[in-house]
Amino acid sequence: MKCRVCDANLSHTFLNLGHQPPSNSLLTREKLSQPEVTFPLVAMVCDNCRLVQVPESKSANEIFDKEYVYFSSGSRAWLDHSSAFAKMAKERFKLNKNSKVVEIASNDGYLLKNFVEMQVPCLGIEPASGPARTAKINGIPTLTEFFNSQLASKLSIESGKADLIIGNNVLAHVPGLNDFVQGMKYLLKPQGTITMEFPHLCRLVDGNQFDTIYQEHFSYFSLTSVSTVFNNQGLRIFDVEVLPTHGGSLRIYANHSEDIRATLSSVTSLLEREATIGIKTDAYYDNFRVKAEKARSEFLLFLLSERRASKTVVALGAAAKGNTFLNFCGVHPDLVSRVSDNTPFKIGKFLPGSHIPVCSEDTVFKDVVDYALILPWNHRDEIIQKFRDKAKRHNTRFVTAIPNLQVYSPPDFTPKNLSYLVKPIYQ
Ligand code: DWN
Ligand code: ZN
Repeated sequence: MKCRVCDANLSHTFLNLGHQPPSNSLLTREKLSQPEVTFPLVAMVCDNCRLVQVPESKSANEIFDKEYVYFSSGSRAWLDHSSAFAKMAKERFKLNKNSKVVEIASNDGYLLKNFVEMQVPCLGIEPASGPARTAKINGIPTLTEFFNSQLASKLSIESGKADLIIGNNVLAHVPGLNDFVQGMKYLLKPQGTITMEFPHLCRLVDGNQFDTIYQEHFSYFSLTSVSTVFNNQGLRIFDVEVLPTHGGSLRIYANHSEDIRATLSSVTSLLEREATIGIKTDAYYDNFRVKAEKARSEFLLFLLSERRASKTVVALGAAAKGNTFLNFCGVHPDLVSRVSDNTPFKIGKFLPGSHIPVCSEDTVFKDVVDYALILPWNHRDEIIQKFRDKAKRHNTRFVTAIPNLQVYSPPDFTPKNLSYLVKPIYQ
């Protein structure tokens, strides 16, 4: 396999999660009796440009198709985060009715609806027809296409370049990374700005967030590696913010290399911090598997010991990351009986690999529930807040398994470490 940025040979394994089905490919009941395709899920690190990356086993066209089930509006916290960004961006970049904002991977219009309300002309580009349809119904101008340099050139000629190009949680989903970034170079006005948000590799490593490694996340960025991608295309990152979203993300601000805006100390100091922790050394990538295996052991010991005690475990949030985790652990409905989700498309389907049934949020507590496992740990507080009254009535304890096993017991649901289960193994 070759590095998708610098074409160097890839030989350094960051984490091998075995063969897994695509994390967002939920199954209908009919498909349960048919063969299920799995792909090797192996994250490699380039010893040249330090990009952590997963091979394109399933093409982006096959992933982001009409069955793609992720709707960004499923989280209140994410909607609030997005509207705060839109207001900040309008102020900082002095956007008005003569400006043009383009969002790549605009999903169901969760963010652009703010620019429509502020009367700033905007355009969404979203390849998955489900979310794109929802956006159009909500009055957000949307192209149901993949973004690339060809589309960028066409848009530049037909409808003009952009003052602001936004891309949140998309850069990691693009196999053709160089062409994608080149497209933004084409589409950006001379004094325009690009802002992109994506999970920060350093948080993935520190927070043991190995479950965020799955087929639709082709790349995992440090500021060091993403700077190389942008610099190679004549763009420069001039500002960066560290965000709490999705377990810890970066928001980068980029412009044309020749733009007069200076590179701020936010960029230079984060690059220095990454160099200090060894982002350019092999050792930084070598011990991650041990942490992933520890989380798996803790979780399986917990499940088996509670099953032996005839306790019941359900899950909350049929997140893509949850499927990576459940399949890495080899969990099936005998250990986790069902999972709730607030995405209509997911209810009534079954998780890929584990075949755990997805139910609605108002039926997940239909009978005795001793433990409720929160799979999207990045939405932990929002989910505990939503279910705390039911959990109190049922004397249910919440559980999260990443970065390690934590239990949250009524009445106050403060987190406590459950690692006592695995002491004998790790003493
Ligand atoms: O990069 C991606 C991230 C941003 O979102 C995409 N590849 C796909 C997706 O990954 P994910 O599915 O792991 O994302 P979330 O946002 O961590 O998953 C949330 C899931 O949990 C959704 O299916 C909705 C569900 N949910 C719920 O059922 N009740 C979420 C909340 C907050 C809730 O209250
Ligand atoms: Zn490389």
